Amino acid sequence: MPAIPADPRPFPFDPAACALLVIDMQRDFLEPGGFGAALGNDVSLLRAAIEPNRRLLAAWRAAGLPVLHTREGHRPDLSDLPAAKLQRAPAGATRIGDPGPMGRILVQGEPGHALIPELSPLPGETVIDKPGKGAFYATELQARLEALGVRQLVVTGVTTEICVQSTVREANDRGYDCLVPSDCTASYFPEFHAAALKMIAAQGGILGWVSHSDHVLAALATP
Ligand code: C5J
Repeated sequence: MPAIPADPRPFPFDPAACALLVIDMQRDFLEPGGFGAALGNDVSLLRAAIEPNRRLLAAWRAAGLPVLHTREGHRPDLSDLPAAKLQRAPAGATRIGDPGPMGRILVQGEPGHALIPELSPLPGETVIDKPGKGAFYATELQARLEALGVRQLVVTGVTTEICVQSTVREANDRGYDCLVPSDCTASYFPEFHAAALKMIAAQGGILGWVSHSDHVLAALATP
């Protein structure tokens, strides 16, 4: 098996049991006029992750390994939106469910809720809709992974310290080995991106492994 160079030690890549999990690469987070912008963020900071994800997705698909995408969002009636989540926004900000230039903010079926066109899912790829930050909470993700025989996850997407790290923490507690390629994730706060990656690999890999997509691509190319 082609181990992937990683911090704190090589990741024991098992192509027969590994899925690519792309977190929340949605217009609402990456494009002006969505949820990320409504919270006062410079959404252009997330765009650096697009090309590395595009390359990794292409290689992953070519290798015939499973790909799953997630989207954060809420039902149109907001029945799955806790009041605490709705209220936590800067004063005066456009809030979840409010109308915006890409439709209602963070609401399923609206243009802003869609995955960015650069990383559109292919027919047959799983798309998990999630109401929270972690991808396991209130979703069918674990059942899907179990059906696929997946025990390892390469986790990419945005943002590093919120939905990516929340998902890695949830996955870790469920016994999955997680590898995060640092260039395939991004944050509105570069210092949080760096700290979140450090937290994952610290203490001997307390939450998982951190690497670079070049190493994952090399492993995928190894016969
Ligand atoms: C946030 C996410 N930051 N996908 N969501 O609210 O990281």
